[in-house]
Amino acid sequence: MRSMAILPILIAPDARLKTVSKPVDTVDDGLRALMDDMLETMYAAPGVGLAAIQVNVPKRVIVMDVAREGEAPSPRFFINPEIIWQSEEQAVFSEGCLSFPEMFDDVERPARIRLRYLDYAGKAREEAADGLFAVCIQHEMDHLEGVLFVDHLSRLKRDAILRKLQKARRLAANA
Ligand code: GNR
Ligand code: NI
Repeated sequence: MRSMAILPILIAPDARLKTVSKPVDTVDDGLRALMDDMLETMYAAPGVGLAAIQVNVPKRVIVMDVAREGEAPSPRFFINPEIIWQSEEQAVFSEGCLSFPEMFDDVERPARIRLRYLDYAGKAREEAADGLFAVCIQHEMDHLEGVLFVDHLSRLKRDAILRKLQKARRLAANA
């Protein structure tokens, strides 16, 4: 097997994170190599999900593993995902993002969804999601539209997070 690679993750504020990603037209070995690298990058971070645009690839591709600690790893791949149903019921979750290291805030989203996507083999699938899986897939699908979790917050909270991030970056640069 080809060796995998950990890719650099774009950190906000980076204009590339606002890109609307393009649909994939062929699920081939090149795409699978990208997904393998994304999975390794996500596990190394560590994170529970990663959208391709976070590693500067504007394709509609997501990797995810929402298995809890102590459970067997459960890597998942979503290509060209679409939400085909969402509950009226909303749920609030304290979200983070690998592109906003160590920043968290509450985001409200539909509690349950149904989605359609292509899997690692390029096969069309439909699936229901709730709990952390529903939170994460909606967070990742936002990335495909160039939308970040802070875009769901008030301007006051968004600006506070961006200021904290700039301060952390400044401290790291002067260390
Ligand atoms: O690792 C991640 N954790 C997380 C926690 C709560 C809600 C969403 C997420 S996704 C995030 C990884 C990431 O930035 N994916 O885009
Ligand atoms: Ni994110």
